[in-house]
Amino acid sequence: DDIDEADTGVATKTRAKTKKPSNYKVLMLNDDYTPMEFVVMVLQRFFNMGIEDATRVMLQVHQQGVAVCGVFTYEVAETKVQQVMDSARENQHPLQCTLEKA
Ligand code: TYC
Repeated sequence: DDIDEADTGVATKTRAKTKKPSNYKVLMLNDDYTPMEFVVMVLQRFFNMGIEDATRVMLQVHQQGVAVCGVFTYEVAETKVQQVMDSARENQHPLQCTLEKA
């Protein structure tokens, strides 16, 4: 990282242009048919929430239409969305989950 410039003899600090990975919000969307208990179970299972946080987030989705389940790197966010969508499809619920740049 330290570069001692031959020209001036002054040591200047540079930094490699590594970019921090962007964060992505995982959003849960409301619908009229998915049982509340299923959404709570999904939030506990895939977002490591306790029953209280899971219930709070589920009710926020139910009342406001959408809520943030968590913020992750792109790869982790994509995996969570896929896990939720797979679980919803397996159980024949229309639950939708998506990601959005934070
Ligand atoms: N609105 C659903 C119901 O009344 C419950 C629900 C909550 C569905 C959150 C989806 O992401 C959701 N059964």
